[in-house]
Amino acid sequence: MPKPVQKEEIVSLLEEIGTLMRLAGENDFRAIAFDRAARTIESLDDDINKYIDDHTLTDLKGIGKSIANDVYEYAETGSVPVLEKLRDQVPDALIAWLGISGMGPKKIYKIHKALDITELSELKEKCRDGSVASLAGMGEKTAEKILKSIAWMEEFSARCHIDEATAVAELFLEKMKNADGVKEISVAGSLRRALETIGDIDLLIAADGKDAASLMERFTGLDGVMEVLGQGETKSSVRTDEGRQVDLRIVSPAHYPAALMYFTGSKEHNVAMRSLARGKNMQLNEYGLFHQTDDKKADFDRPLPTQSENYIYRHLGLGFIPPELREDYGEFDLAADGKVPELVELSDMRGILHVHSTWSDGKKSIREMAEACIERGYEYLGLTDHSQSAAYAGGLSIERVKQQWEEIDALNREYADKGIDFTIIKGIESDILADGRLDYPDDLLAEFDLVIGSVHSGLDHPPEKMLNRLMEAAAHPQVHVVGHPTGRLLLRRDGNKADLNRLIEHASKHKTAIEINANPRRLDLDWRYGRKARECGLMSAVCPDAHDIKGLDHMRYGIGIARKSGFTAGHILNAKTLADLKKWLGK
Ligand code: DGT
Ligand code: CA
Ligand code: CA
Ligand code: ZN
Repeated sequence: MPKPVQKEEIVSLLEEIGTLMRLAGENDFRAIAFDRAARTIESLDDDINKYIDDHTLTDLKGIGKSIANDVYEYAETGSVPVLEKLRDQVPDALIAWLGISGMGPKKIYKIHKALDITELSELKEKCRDGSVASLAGMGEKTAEKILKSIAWMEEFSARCHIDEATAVAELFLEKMKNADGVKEISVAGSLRRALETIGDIDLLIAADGKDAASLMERFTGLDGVMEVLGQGETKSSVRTDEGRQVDLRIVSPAHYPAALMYFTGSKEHNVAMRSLARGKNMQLNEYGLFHQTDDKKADFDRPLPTQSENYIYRHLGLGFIPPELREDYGEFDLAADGKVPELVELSDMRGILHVHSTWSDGKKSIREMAEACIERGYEYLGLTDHSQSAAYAGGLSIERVKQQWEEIDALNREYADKGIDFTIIKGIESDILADGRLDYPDDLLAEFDLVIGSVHSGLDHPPEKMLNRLMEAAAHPQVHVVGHPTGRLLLRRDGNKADLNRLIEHASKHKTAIEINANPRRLDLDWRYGRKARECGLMSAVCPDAHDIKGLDHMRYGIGIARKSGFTAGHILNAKTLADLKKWLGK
């Protein structure tokens, strides 16, 4: 019996075969057949598994016997020989050319074949020396455009950090929200879901049809738009000066809630939602939620009321699912019977933990960091400069630790005298050494009110050794929090491969928290461990790891990850009042 497949899975399978065929220079005829089959299946309204089980795919227009057999084979075995063969045949370097905007597989094959090159560097060279321009149907202009696109591709990786995407989105929102005809406007896509990295930025506007064209004009003409990638009545895409892609869609006000849900995604969440709807004899699409016709299509004459996303969830028997949870990663269990937990919000946070000052590698004094926390409405600051072995970061000798405590005591006295309700907590970010020991004698560690244990050296230790170091630290009686557990740097360096499920179990047992480092370059712990953490009763702390004032404002990204983890305020240490936090830190 074949395993059930998702429609989207088959569509991308067929698309990949078509693309690779063109890159392999095969008869375009065959590639077109795969494209056509992909389109047919994409627009299929009923369950594709039915056709697979009954071997009736050829009943569908545009699907021939050989492609049908490929799909059956895929459902049966999880792979297709024709695809495997193509993947072997087409060099990876050539596939990378697909990332050059404006380069389709046919053009790629043509250049690759005519000039006998596969590397990107060769392509650049041949664009510069006129070889590409001299090919039939290419010319100087094409060569220049390819060079420009390669430069973009190289300068801006396909994805970006969430702070960069947020800045771009806020700028566009600001410039569009007051435009004539805008009834509603929102960020959608991965940014609304607070995913750790962002591909392109999606914006959605509700407006009447008569205003759409002028709004699109305004959007593509905004300052900061470097190139218009496409402009239409309902959808336009631009590239910004910084190389980010922004998509804008305009829908009618009546369709807005369903469109917002659709374009927020994730794709996987949408797939699951649509199948839930079908299970209740309804059809969900980007226009709304509809009763079904007899042949199981959306009956556009019989819409269900969908004034907001909330209505759609309610019609399907679910509680509202916050965008951050929409990853098909367990949210449907949480939302069944309407019992979605109240996720933590930035406004729940009472204090800031994990901050560096000029005592180690921070840019600002303790006083400056404290004042910035006060301004932002926080009640306490857990100051955690680096420990002694972190020489690269100005780690504190035991002597310097004691001097720092004097400064903290003096500042706390000053706040008390002035009647300012604010406390600086004496903390340290202590390096976890290669053998899992910490970086100060236990009796000194015991004098800190807050100890974060972090790995900053030996990052390349094998997973088992790394896990042992982290577990040793988590079990240490003086350690309150394990900092950035994987050490990953998003889009730059993978984290260690230690088994975090075991660390989470271990830390929970020892009542040690694991940080969600809110720095947009880290966002570590990863939200995908949220369910495990909740099951184990793990405490977390959302920490900016701030080295300057701006760093404090990274809290919002950490909160996004905490929400994606399914955490409530009760899961987060620094949502506690100072008194409760002190109790907890006292263990
Ligand atoms: P990104 O841009 O890679 O960070 O991720 P997203 O999730 O923003 O993806 P994007 O920009 O391609 O599309 C935005 C949303 O639109 C996506 O989350 C779900 C929806 N969407 C786009 N294409 C499809 C599709 O083919 N099928 C379904 N079900 N939804 C789609
Ligand atoms: Ca997107
Ligand atoms: Ca998009
Ligand atoms: Zn730090």
